[in-house]
Amino acid sequence: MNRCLLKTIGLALLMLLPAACGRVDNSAAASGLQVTLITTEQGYPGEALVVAVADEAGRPVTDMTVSVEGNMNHAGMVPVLTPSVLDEADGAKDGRYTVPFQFTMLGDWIITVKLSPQDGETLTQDVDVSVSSDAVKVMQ
Ligand SMILES: [Cu+2]
Repeated sequence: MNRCLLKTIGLALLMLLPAACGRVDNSAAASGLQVTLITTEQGYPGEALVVAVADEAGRPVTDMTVSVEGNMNHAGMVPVLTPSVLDEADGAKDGRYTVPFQFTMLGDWIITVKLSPQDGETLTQDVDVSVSSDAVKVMQ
């Protein structure tokens, strides 16, 4: 088999994996990283969003800075921007980045997670969420 075919098969397996595992997972690969927005029980307006970052093998990635931009799925709203946070800012260097964030309206949002390695380009990943008074839910 040639290389290209192997790559194609590998990609196909990766896409099948989440379904095969049968678990709810909003992580997606951004340049070989697994980026997962962890929602809490807390609904609108909330205080923070937690972003978990892991490498391909699932090991926590702790040396990024992470910020978030929130936009609603309709026009005419001011984006919510956050400062960049370090992993250890929440007291634990564990690959989970706690980014202070408050929603400014109920409804559907697009959360753009921005990951900056110490050297290298910033990576972004969009996660769709639905915000109600008692929960923030990731849309699959
Ligand atoms: Cu709005």
